[in-house]
Amino acid sequence: MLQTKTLTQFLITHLVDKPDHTTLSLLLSDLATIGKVISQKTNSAGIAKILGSAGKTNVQDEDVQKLDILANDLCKEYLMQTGRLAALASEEEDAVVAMGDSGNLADYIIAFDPLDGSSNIDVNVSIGTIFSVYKRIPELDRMDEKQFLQKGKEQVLAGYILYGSSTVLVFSFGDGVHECTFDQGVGEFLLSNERISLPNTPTYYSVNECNVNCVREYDKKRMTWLRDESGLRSRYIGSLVADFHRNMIKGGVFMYPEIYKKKEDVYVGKLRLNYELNPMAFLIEQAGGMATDGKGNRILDIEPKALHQRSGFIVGNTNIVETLETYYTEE
Ligand code: AHM
Ligand code: MG
Repeated sequence: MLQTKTLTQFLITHLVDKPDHTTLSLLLSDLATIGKVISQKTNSAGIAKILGSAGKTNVQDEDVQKLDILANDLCKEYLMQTGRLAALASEEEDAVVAMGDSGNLADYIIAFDPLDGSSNIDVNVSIGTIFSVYKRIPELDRMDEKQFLQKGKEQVLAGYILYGSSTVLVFSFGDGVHECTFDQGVGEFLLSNERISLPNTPTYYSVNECNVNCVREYDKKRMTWLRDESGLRSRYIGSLVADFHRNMIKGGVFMYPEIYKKKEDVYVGKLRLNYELNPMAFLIEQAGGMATDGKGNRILDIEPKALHQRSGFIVGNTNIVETLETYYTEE
């Protein structure tokens, strides 16, 4: 017997409190459908021969996997026919993507990473889809990149779908973080965690320790503190969605500092502000935590300057993020 609400029932209840969220709720339902399809595709990827590299790189010079393309095309095509979105931006697309005539009058735009954790696609390790939704700025052309350069605090819906040992959809409209788990037998997402809140006592820290010699002195100190003094245990999957999800449920901190690039002689972040950091920052704050760029700036207050902008990232329990921030020194 069903002992919990379906996502649809949850959204109907949500609409009683927020009657102006009809389109947003339908959009979340569209994203859940996309999640079901990607989940099914990733589960059978080995058999369907859609694993491996697509043999090309994206705008950020990263190797693109076949499943990256499949997920990106699926998101674009499915969302376009809903008419609920004016424009779309994706990790896999150089520029803003038009959402067809049906999106002409739509009030929302979406930025997403269709399949995050590319290096884990081929090896049966958790990956995810991340999404971030804003109101369209009516004064601007819907294809104007500035539509997507709104501060993260303006997000009206953010979340991710984690394809792990089960498929979970985690989302927030700005009034708490909720989790639904896909029940294959029922064919529906069922509410599994309402109003997630970070445990007061954190358990884990997550950072790619092999970068320790390519980060600034203060980041080295942060990494040493995490390892030797924080009392936290180390866990690192290499899929932001999976690392973030574990730390939000168990308590902890995830950090991806800026890395030194010898060729250009600069320090740059790996993760992208608009469709990786902003949605995660939105969720962590809703769960009672904190997210910064590692230089004292709240992620949600940063004004993005470019679609694929990268940044350093520290996210998790407030006391740990604050402690790590004390190491920051201007250089
Ligand atoms: P992707 O969007 O190309 O998959 O890259 C982002 C991923 C994140 O999921 C993860 O946190 C990070 O890259 C891992 O990077 P690294 O392998 O350098 O530790
Ligand atoms: Mg990504």
